[in-house]
Amino acid sequence: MIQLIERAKGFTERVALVSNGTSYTYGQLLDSAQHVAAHLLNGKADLEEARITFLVPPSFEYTAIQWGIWMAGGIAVPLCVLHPLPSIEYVLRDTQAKMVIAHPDYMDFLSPLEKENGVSIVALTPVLENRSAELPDIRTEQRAMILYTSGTTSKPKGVVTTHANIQAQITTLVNAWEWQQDDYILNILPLHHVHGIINVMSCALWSGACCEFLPKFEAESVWNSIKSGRLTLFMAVPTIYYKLIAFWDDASETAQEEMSEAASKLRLMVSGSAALPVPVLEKWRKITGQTLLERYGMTEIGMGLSNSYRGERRPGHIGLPLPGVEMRLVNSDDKTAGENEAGEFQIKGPSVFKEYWQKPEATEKAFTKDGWFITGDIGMLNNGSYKILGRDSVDIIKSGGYKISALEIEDVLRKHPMVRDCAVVGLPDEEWGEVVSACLIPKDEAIDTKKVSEWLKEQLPRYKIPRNYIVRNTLPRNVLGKVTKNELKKMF
Ligand code: MLC
Ligand code: AMP
Repeated sequence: MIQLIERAKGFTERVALVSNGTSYTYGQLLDSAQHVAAHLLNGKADLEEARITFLVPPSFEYTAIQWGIWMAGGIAVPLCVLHPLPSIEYVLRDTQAKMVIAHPDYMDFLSPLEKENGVSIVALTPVLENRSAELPDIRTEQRAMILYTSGTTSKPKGVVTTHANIQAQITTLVNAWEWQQDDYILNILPLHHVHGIINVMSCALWSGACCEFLPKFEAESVWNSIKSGRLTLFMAVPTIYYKLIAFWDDASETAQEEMSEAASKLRLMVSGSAALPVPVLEKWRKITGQTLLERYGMTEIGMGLSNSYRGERRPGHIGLPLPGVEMRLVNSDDKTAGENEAGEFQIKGPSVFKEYWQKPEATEKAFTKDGWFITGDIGMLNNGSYKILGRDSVDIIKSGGYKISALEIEDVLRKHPMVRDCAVVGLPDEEWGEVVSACLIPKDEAIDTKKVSEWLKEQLPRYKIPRNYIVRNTLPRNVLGKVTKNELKKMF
């Protein structure tokens, strides 16, 4: 039984989702999801963990498809609407998916895949049409979702979570942040990552609350929603708060007062997915009276630590482990780090993912022998609250809340006919957290970095494209020949 979906039967008359200006009740969501499940089963008794990919923007239809896949016993693999074809093709190949359910806007875009990979591209609308079937029993230990995350390997890995993992990821937040039926949240985040899928959409649906989708983030639309007085909750990455502040700064005094007054009425505003700069927290507090609640999470674990809903929210800190999350901080001697001593966060508990999709070695490497997940994030305990100090790898970049692998971009760049070698780093940036930056060693001196960028956009999503380039004859290397990325950062 999928608890998230079972619970919806208790709220059938309530509004679950607002999408493209239309409200949909939990009853409508359940009906549509059942139709989707019946279409997917198409006479079979159970999808038996078949991977069903879907390219659908954040909307009622997205949720109906996700729930429909789950009800039919499949694994939901949401694709990113910003990804170019090669990134989508990678996910299809890696999951061996036989089907992509596509929003009408993406049918033509996806059509080459049908010819080349033998994948069927299924139109969204017919899948939502009325159809019934007997649905299989779903075990909570069954695989439910695969989300792709960048790591210290070049290609993204599929993070597999079970229904039990997802349920644990949701319930810890529902309890800690006191979600209620009367809550109303705006989702402006992409729905191929845990922040949007779990923290925003699924927590709302678990609670009988309402989630409204904006298909894309725009500061003005978010401020308009806040001004409408509908929202009780808002959750975003630090870059979004930065952009909302910039919009507020540019507004007239009367408009500023209106925005500030409306924002002060929300019961909770949360920041996460990247470090929240203290000046952003302070400015937001100044203009809205709201102290942002910062929390820490990861695709593999859902949310791990959080500042307190009712107690102290300490700037520059991520708080304490959430209920049900076991955490330890391990120093370089493999011992528990003491107060004010740096260590690596390791996590255990029911919210921790099952495996990397068909990568047993990577999965084994990600856990200690006694079953702790090794996050790669370094932090310390400081006066009763944890803070993040950095990561153990310079090859992982966080930009706008997206995790990006420098190695993946380097591998693609090296395929450019004009590039002999390259190295990619993240440079600190107030707005984006880090900005992807590349040093190119050209085959020919007259390399045009604008053209390189245009070429890259056909291979990688826009948020992975370098924003700064330098061109050099050599890369800084240590005695072992490894590129010294901290040295390289200084060269920009
Ligand atoms: C876009 N731009 C960037 C950029 N992304 N510039 C530098 N670095 C980046 N990363 C530029 C574009 O080129 C464009 O410039 C301009 O910014 C606007 O582009 P856009 O695509 O319209 O950007 P926008 O929609 O404003 O995107 C910003 C954003 C987005 C913050 C809304 O990045 C976003 O949705 N981030 C959230 C990602 C997320 O959900 N992460 C959670 C992962 S889960 P020009 O010059 O072309 O106009 C996780 C676990 C956890 O981390 O703990 O939650
Ligand atoms: P992802 O793999 O996209 O889920 O990103 C997870 C990573 O985001 C974590 O491993 C952290 O490095 C980072 N992260 C998430 N929340 C925070 C936070 N509050 N402060 C600093 N880093 C964070």
